[in-house]
Amino acid sequence: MERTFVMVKPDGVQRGLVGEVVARFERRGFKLVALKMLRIHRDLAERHYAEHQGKPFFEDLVSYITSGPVAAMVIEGRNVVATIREMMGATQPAKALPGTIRGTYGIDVGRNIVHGSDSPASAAREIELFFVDAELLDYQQALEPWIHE
Ligand code: IDP
Ligand code: MG
Repeated sequence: MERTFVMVKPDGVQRGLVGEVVARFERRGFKLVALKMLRIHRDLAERHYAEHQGKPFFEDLVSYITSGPVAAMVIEGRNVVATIREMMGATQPAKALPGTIRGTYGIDVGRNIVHGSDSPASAAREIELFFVDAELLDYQQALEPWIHE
């Protein structure tokens, strides 16, 4: 089963949107396999966003993501990486479809509430950056047969 890394960013935490974001993924039928809050420090931010090093917005991005606590999670389900990207909406909230998380709660690209891995390979890399194996819980989702046929 596929896994993805999701994070409610500092603006989402401060705005009280953690429950809202998690609830959307739970209601969709996805399984939470890890969930914790942490304060990201600069070295982790630079590693997480390594692909953006050197871009004009990189410094702003690092100060944004390190500006307060985040809620980090690992979510599992069929095609979960792509589905969660769709549920998040476009990177620029102004272009995100209404009904998506960013299209419901966001306006500026530098305050776009949520992160989700963009591919299964990114997911594996990001999960390893944020979690140790013992934090990834292996359990049976009781409703699983009612969610997957
Ligand atoms: P994603 O979060 O939708 O995957 P990426 O292109 O990977 O988007 O960018 C990572 C994060 O960097 C975005 O979510 C956003 O917070 C920030 N970002 C991206 N592009 C810009 C920009 O042009 N200006 C300011 N911040 C940006
Ligand atoms: Mg990205």
